[in-house]
Amino acid sequence: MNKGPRPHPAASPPTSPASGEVKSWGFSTRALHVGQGPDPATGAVVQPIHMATTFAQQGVGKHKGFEYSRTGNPTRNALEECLAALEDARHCLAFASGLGAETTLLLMLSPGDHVVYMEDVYGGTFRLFDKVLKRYGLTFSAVDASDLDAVEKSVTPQTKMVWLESPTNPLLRVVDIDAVSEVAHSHGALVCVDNTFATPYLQQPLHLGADLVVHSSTKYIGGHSDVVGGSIMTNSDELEKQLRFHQNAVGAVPSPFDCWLLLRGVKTLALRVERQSENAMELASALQRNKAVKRVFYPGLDSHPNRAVAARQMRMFGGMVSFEVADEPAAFRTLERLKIFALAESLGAVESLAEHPARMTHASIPAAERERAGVGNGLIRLSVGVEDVADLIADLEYALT
Ligand code: P1T
Repeated sequence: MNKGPRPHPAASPPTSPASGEVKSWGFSTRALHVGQGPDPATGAVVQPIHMATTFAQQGVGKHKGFEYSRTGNPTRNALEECLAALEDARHCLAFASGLGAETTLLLMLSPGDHVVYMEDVYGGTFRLFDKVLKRYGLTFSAVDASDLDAVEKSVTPQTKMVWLESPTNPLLRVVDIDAVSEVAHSHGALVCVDNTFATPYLQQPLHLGADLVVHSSTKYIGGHSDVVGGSIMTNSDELEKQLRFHQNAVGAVPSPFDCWLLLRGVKTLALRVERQSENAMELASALQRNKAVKRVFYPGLDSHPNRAVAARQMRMFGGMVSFEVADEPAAFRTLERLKIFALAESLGAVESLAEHPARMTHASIPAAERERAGVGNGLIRLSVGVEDVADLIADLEYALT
């Protein structure tokens, strides 16, 4: 007998990261099982994609937890639960892009508020600060956050936030998150860490004193160059309340399909990042031996000035490597001769990418500021993938001859 349409469960079974069971799980178990199936209605082992924009209510205000998909969506909830568990955070909010997450977060501040930021940040982050948010009355100071005195000196009574990247994009500089958090907190400022380069597998800034973490989920979390996304994590219930309000009010939310792609990608995050970090370490060492290379930037090398801090706060040293050749023509020539590395912006995917920060990802930073931060015209940035490392080394060595 046809009993009519069965109500579809609003969401997967609750597997809250706060529960004792999840707390005891390792990283990869969380990546596979938190926020996700089996679906109670069908047994499907993969989270359904809930494309509905709106949800029927039994009476006005009486519903199963969902009203309208900008405000909340079951597939997005699943992703947020999973990513929260990976950062070991109480809360996560997902966004349409990394910059969507950053914008929403900074809109919690008010005109007159001041932000101190690590001078070597992603070019798009700098552009958001300098070309957009300044017009709304926020003020920003760039600082070398690996120098604690410099952080202390740049804080004013109006400083509400210290914004860090570690490792930084593109120079792989490393900031002592614990130490900077102590300075920031002593002045009543919040600390936000863009953890995109490190990934939650290698580094968990909330355990190092940070109040907020942001990710471009487009990168390692997605991992396959096929989805743009962003996320914010925090342990503070009060910050989560404000962020949730702004997520809904501003509306930079991801599509359910994008959330599903991110859930699929994140399952292999640990496997990918381990291989990428191993490959990057070998590749950085090979580049160091190459006569055409002037300097290599990689936190795992003994020559890195903050290797000890990186070793303390990261599980491995990550998949990003930058290096300098003689000048811009030499950099262009090298990039054009690569066969396995694709010449492309972005990073963190399974396939290896190479790019020229000064002309590509960081072109929005004025030349003088770029040079002050050390991003020269001979700099090449690599996102090391999971290919066989011997092939990657051969590709680079050929391109450098
Ligand atoms: O591209 P989007 O998802 O909006 O994320 C912005 C962003 C934020 N933070 C860091 C550290 C980033 O590297 C990025 C994006 N970066 C690139 C596209 C790039 O090639 O560096």
